[in-house]
Amino acid sequence: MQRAYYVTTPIYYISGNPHIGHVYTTVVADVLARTARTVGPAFFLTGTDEHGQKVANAAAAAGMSPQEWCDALVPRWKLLFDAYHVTYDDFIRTTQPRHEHVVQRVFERLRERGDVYLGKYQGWYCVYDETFWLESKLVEGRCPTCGRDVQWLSEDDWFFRLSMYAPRLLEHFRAHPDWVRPKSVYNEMVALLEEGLEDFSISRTNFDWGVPLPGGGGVVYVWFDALLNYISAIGWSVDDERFHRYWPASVQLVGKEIARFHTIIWPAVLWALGEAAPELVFAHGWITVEGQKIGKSLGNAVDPFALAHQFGADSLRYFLLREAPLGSDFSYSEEKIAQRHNSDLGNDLGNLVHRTLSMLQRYRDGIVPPACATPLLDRFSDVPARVRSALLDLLFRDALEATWELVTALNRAIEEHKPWALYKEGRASELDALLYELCEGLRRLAMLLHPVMPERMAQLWRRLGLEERHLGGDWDVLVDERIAAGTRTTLGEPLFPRIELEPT
Ligand code: ME8
Repeated sequence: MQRAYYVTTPIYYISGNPHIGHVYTTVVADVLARTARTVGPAFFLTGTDEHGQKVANAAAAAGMSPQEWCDALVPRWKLLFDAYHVTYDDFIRTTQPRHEHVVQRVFERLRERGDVYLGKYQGWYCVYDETFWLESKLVEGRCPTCGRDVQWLSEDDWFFRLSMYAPRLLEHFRAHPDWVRPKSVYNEMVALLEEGLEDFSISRTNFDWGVPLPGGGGVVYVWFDALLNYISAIGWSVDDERFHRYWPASVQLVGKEIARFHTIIWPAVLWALGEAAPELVFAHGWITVEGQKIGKSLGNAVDPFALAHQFGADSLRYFLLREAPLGSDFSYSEEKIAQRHNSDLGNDLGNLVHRTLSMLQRYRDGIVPPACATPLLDRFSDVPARVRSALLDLLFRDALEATWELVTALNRAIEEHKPWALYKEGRASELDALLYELCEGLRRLAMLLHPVMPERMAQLWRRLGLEERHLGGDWDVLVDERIAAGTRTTLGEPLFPRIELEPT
């Protein structure tokens, strides 16, 4: 059985509208999935986290039942991901019976094994982050993550014996120094483990919007419920063959604020179930505005539909991946997006495409000249392999920089060889050779950039007269191919028209 590449995003709280932060993680996962599909089978999971007090409160404020509220909001998330050309294979909702069933099975399994026990929970709770906090972790009496007020809870809850797993977790971290990235988050998690772990409450009794505990006595705590989506979606305890085709996950992407849930609690739960920890958890940085993390209720959330409309979804995808290494925070502004769009996409790539295709129209009626040697491209023959391995290693900026080496070299070849002069001087075979190499260069660029800018690159592919079904196919095959002589190209409008921002 061939193991598939399995990539996940967090499942997003459906307590409000999605914002650009949610697009970020989901686009990163999409780029990974699209790249992995050029190598073999891949499965990409995203979805929505629909239980918990925060969602129940949002529904109540809108005068709806929680289920009505979730059903009304899910289409917005799906539309958004469609607008950004996201090709998830499955969209899980935690209110689906396929998921609830697994949550209950997990609880029963842990109870049978003695991994959970009934105890008294007394402590502080942040509804916004749906997180319990030790008194010692509060900052001036408030939630250390979001700064909001916390509430005192005192209830009889089920606890998962997390503390028991601390030594095994430390051992796992030491034996697999790259399983949590970036290093800053890895170190932070090791420090937490070294402090020792408290057992983890996994049920709630003070409200009822959640998966009912088998046998009654409350609902499953939303975080415990939510983490299980990663295995319920692929058939844990229902379809073993399917489950083992995907698990352990290749990459689990999360924002750094939820690294603790994914790198400490999650592997321990998996081990309690007899399953392996994921191969990699990557805790990426935050998109900020004026130094503050963009969030649903911080009042600075940017409407991602409007952004896709204003700049083009592919341009936004490019910006998100190019602007900062995945583990770092970066600030967002329309000026920065416009600048990247105009310089990298409009000037460098867009001009290369437009100049090549318009010269081909002018000098050769749009027909690709006879195939010939491609010495310039040969010098960059390692670029596809470098780009693919950088993409799969989540080094997106490196992958784009490597691709731009080719863009720059091709632009330089036009400046140096001056096709307009070759034409005037009647040096037909030199002109043919240059135009052929430029066309072949564009074909490779479309292939390399397709995971990042799927819609624009599909357009470029069509303009090059190539068959669309081949784009996104096996890179090893595509790299060995050449654009065929006699292919009819079309010029079309500029791929990345210049964006002028309205002065504010
Ligand atoms: O935490 N910058 O859901 P959530 C970058 N339901 N990424 C951001 C971001 C920002 N400013 N804001 C949000 C939850 N994100 C839980 C997860 S998983 C079992 C349960 C992204 O709606 C980032 O991936 O608060 C972050 O971790 C996630 O959205 C949080 O989404």
